[in-house]
Amino acid sequence: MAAPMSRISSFICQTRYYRNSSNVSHKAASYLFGNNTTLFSHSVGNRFRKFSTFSGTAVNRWLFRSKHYMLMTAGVAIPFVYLVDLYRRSTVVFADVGGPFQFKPIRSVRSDGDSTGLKLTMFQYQTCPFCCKARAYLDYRSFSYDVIEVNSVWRKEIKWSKYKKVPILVIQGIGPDGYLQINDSSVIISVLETFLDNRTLTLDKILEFYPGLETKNERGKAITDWPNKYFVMMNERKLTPSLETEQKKVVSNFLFILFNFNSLPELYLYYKEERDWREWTDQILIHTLAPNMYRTLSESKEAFDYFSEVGEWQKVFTTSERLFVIYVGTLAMYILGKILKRRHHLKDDVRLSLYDACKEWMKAIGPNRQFLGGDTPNLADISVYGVLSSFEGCQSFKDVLSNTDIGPWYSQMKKLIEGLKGHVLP
Ligand SMILES: N[C@@H](CCC(=O)N[C@@H](CS)C(=O)NCC(=O)O)C(=O)O
Repeated sequence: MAAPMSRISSFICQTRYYRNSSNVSHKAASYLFGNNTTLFSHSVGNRFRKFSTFSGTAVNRWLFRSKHYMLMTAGVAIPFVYLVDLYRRSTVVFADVGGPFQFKPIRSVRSDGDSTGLKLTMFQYQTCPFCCKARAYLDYRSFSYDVIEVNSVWRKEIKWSKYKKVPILVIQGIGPDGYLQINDSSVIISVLETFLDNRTLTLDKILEFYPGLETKNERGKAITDWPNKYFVMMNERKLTPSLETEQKKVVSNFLFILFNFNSLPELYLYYKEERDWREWTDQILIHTLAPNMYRTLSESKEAFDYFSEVGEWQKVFTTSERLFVIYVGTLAMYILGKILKRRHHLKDDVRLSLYDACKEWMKAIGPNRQFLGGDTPNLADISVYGVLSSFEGCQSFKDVLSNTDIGPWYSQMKKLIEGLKGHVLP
């Protein structure tokens, strides 16, 4: 038996706990020392008491469960390979970049239904729920657009921008810089919807209706928010169809309220409901996602494999970066998922909070409407659909379908949006 001492001692820690189990480390120990690993660990156990004491900790028990052990090994090896690779490429990675159009789009969507003539480029992560929401809107309204996938490690594709989150929508050919930048998924949706409703307004003018406010979040972190981001600046015609001048407005409003009292609140309530549920999507629904997608290490790994596949990470990352993001991300998001669960007061079984949110949404639609918007989806339908589509390939999504009645609504939305979406250029 000529196994090196270090190898033997590390096996002692494992065989003490797993001598009766059939896990990988026990199998490996049996391979090295024959089937009598129990005897072996007892005979040398005294000489390695230090190891035995250490092996009694919960951390050690967690570490040496075979899948955790492999994950930790990968967690050390992959960053190492990654750092070596980064050192080699440092001049490229840290090089300064110009404006937003330095990068080749990963995808170009072109739609015959787009009569706006706008040149839109979306900077995004393919499976970020906010980006999926904005994309669902672009597709529903049949916009043509390019997609630039941002490398989530270096984010060099958005180096030109002061705002460091995604999605960012850039519209070419407007304003002094030659482009107009719209930040935040809800602002993107509201600005474009306002534009579609009133083509006489220019986009830079519309963007002025959505001033960003420097504020602090609940944890005191400085953030930018847009207080009226859920408001679509509607063409007045929609509320008061016959009004033209200011004078007429006053008289007509009075008459309108007198004789048409019911329709004003109805329209008002329709738009208020849409706004409220768009806000609910950002404030409630989205917060149930991460703790569910990263609930266990294997679900977290499954989610990252899915992101890698649909985000075409082989095009966005180098191999070492991709492995780094997958393995380090798996572990980091697993831990973060637990923190977010507490922060957003989710139930002990986080799946129940996700199911509750989906059930609440279906209850809001009620039995008499196909969509929250009635016979056709409104912006809240599009937002909820977009967010849910971000984790379609994960176990938690499958669980949602089998534990709530949201499936038929979701399928209808998907069919509708995919039908309206332009074609992807080859
Ligand atoms: N309120 C923003 C949130 C966007 C957001 O948080 N995006 C994440 C990706 S899912 C991000 O870019 N995070 C980077 C960061 O926080 O630095 C929106 O609706 O667009």
